[in-house]
Amino acid sequence: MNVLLVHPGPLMYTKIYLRLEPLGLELIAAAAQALGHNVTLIDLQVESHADYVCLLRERRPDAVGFSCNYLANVPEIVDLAKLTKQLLPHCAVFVGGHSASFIANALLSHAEGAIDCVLKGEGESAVAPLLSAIEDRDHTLRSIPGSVTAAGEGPPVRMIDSLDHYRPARDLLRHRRKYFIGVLDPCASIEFTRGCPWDCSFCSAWTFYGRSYRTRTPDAIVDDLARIREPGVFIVDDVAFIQAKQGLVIGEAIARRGIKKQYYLETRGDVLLRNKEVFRLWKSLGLAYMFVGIEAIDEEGLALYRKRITLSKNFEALEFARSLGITVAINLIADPAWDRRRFEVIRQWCLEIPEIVNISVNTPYPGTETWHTEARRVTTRDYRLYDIQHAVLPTTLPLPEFYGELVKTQQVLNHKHLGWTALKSTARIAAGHLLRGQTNFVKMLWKFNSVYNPQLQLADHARPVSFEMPLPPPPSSTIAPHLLYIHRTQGRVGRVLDDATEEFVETTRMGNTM
Ligand code: B12
Ligand code: SF4
Repeated sequence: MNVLLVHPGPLMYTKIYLRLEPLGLELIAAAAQALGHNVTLIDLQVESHADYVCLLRERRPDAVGFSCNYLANVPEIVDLAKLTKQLLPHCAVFVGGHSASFIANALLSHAEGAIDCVLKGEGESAVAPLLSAIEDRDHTLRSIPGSVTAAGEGPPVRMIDSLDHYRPARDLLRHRRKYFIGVLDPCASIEFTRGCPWDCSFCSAWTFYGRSYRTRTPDAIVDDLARIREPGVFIVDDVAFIQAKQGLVIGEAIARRGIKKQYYLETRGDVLLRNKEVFRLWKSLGLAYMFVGIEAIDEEGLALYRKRITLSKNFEALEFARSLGITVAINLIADPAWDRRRFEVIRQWCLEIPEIVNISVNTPYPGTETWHTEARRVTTRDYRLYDIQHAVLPTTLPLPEFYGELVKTQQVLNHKHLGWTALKSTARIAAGHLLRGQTNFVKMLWKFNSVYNPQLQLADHARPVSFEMPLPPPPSSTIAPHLLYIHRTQGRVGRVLDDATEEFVETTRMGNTM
């Protein structure tokens, strides 16, 4: 069969800071290819809707699969699904990914028949039976694990047995040089592990994977890495190097194979402190950038988000990262309740530290605990505003002032890092990129004001809304476990943690009703 896989268009971040390859779709493509299907992949972050229509006309796919990791892409995906059915009425349309998994029924209802099936959870294992059913013209599609169709839901989602089965079909992308993060231009992505054993209230990593934590084997990782042509590599793990042993074994294998890359990864402060030797080794291998989710600069905020780390540990971790000479970016979550004074305190604090600071807005996302506790307060259900750059909860400041303060804070931070002094230090890097024909990083340097602008942010709230997100069921005093988990949790067995990590992680086991 001819299968077309589609990553939706760019989001606010992607316009400036980074643009990454659709790794999840590349894995699904590999699973479909293994069954003998002829797969094409289009990434609308770097190609247009007109290109998509051309592909539909040229390839006439039997099935089209959309990746929906982000809520902000929902209206685009629904529109494209409808367009696809208009042009090719017999083509099966399916959708998967993080957000799709948490709002499957809403997607079906917005699409009014244009989406045949939403596949919840990991796509690698479900895509094979789905494509076979489409090939056999079995329109029920309901027997497939994790499927949600107009006729009802299939059996519970299944996690794949091994993360080593498939290597991403990276060669299917037509514009690989378009992917970058900051100065890592061009940059590929790679996955070492999947899932997260922590349970922060604003995050869905742990609900999506049932709080499991699985690792690829070092051999599979190093083989995959050795095939990557890009000099930069983004390690997509939610929390990198939770297990010291895995980090050391992979690192040593990379050193033995003589692989030279520059790496970006994301981790937690406590992991950084616990596994110092791993990060030292990786610094020597080319670890250049690190993102640490600090989220709050007060104990109250950390407790609210259930980060399970103290402020002093986070500061100690930043100190350690600085000592390694790694460029560190941190994230802070701006609460819609912040007033002018609070924004000012944050700006001052950020100016005092050398790290790059990213500010996101506290946003209840379906699939998170916060969605169940906060969703009733949302001021909009327009999917496009759920990108953690817009306020979807009531703000203490009038909305225009909130955006004014938010963008002012982001501008101060941006200026700190991309101002003339900082530019001097990046000039050599920028010139090197230009000589190699890589323009992503250089373009990024000038785009900030055209993307982050309080008037534009505000105007986004006034757009006509075609599709509205449904609210969760009425709240109860405690959150029923089945509202949070989409994958069956396997307790300690599934978490594959080392002893040190266990101390930090609550050991409660919640059931799963699916
Ligand atoms: C890289 C990344 C980004 C990149 C985008 C990269 C890109 N081009 O897609 C950037 C930095 C821009 C980004 C931004 C955001 N991200 Co992000 N991001 C990630 C990250 C770290 C890696 C994605 C990845 O490649 N994973 C590895 C691949 C193999 O997995 P995958 O893409 O999920 O694909 C699997 C399944 O989802 C499924 N699947 C995916 N597509 C499809 C399609 C079909 C047809 C099927 C059947 C299945 C299927 O099968 C795949 C294989 O198992 C993930 C965390 C993670 N470790 O996954 C978060 C994650 C996806 N992001 C998340 C969030 C919340 C965001 C933000 C809202 C805020 C934030 N935390 O940064 C913004 C959104 C921006 C916006 N404007 O809306 C959440 C998603 C939550 C949700 N939807 O419920 C995640 C899970 C992080 C988290 N811990 O909460 N992100
Ligand atoms: S540690 Fe990170 S990935 Fe894990 S639950 Fe918390 S925010 Fe999500």
